[in-house]
Amino acid sequence: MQKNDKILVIGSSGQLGTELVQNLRIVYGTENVIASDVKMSEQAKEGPFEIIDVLNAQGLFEIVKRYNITQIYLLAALLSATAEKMPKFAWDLNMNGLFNVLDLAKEKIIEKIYWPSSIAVFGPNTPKHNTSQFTIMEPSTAYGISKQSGERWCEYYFNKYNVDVRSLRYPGLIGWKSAPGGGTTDYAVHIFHEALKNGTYECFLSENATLPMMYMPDAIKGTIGIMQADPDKVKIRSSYNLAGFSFSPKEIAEEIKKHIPKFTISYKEDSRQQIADSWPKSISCAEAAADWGWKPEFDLSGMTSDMIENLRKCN
Ligand code: AKB
Repeated sequence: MQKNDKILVIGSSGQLGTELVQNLRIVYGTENVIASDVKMSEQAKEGPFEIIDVLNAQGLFEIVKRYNITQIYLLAALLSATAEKMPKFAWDLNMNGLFNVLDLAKEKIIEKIYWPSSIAVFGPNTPKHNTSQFTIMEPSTAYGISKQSGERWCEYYFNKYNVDVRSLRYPGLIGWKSAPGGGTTDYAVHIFHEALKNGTYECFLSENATLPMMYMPDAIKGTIGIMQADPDKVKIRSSYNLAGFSFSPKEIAEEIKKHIPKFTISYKEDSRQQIADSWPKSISCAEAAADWGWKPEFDLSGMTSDMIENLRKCN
């Protein structure tokens, strides 16, 4: 960490942003981490906050200059389920937002970028188990197409303009501090809230829809970890596979029952099932482990205990 790091988190009020800002502030100091989103947020009470629309390049430039920003974490995006409802807006936001930030680094106005990719870069023709970093991709969702294209542009800006951009392909993220929005993996957070509140949950994916997932503390560790890694160790400049653990709705329901024995689950698939069907069931993160030392801490059982313990304390 350098003394003069000034960080801007764009899309900070979302599921990942909420927790990332808190953790970045512990590492870099509250005044050095500027949270921002398109709307005013409760985060404004906790430290510096700005309203930013990442599609407004001039507005973004002005904030970057005002705070002497050195690093941007660009989290603003439409996720898989919402992007299917408005594919062209998803393309606009997910791609042009990225270009606006990449161009700031190309012009040497900022030094470093974090941009999240996703397991959505993989598609129906991708091998489903222990999916490799380098394999058939061919995403079939609007979100996946935008993330795969974004990866290509990140690598292009690194090769062509020496832009220090770093990225991870997140699986579904599960946390108790913040709510997910618009994703296919969101059920894995909702299920805990409903289990504790009502003792039952109707799942929009089928009982055997296994997907790669990760507990939020691991996601935060990986995100800050790749950003702090020595540049020579970050050999992949498109995006790294990042694995935690995998489970199906049926398996997580069984795990929750160990803590809430009366919990019941029912299934009513909707259009998100088709998205889930197109994604891998498990991911290999061999390159992230070898290059910059990635190692997750939580498994299904550890995550479930921790989620339930913390959510019980909140209620
Ligand atoms: C989603 O479900 O869209 C996201 C993701 C896997 O990127 N959580």
